[in-house]
Amino acid sequence: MTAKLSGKARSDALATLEGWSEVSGRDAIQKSFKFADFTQAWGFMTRVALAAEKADHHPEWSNVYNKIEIVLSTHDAGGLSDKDVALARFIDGLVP
Ligand code: H2B
Repeated sequence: MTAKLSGKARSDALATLEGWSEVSGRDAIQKSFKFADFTQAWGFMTRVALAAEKADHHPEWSNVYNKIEIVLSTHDAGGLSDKDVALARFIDGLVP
């Protein structure tokens, strides 16, 4: 079972992320992405999906043409964990 982040460990971890904000009403983070077109957006989603499957840790997301909304939370932990922070870092590493 993955441990939920709390206290200083949680705030320190969130401080290392850029552009991610806390979701109101639940223990999760979110970020919006915009690409030139659908092909670019789908390519990004494919890279995230393959990494997520490998890590067995998956995003909640939606896509409308070139826009993607991503929410990260660890369902097994009932909130934010280091797995979400790691996935957020990986995702950020894919975009310029
Ligand atoms: N993804 C996320 N975001 N949270 C989880 O708790 C989670 C997951 N659990 N992907 C995994 C899959 C679990 O359901 C499987 C059985 O390992």
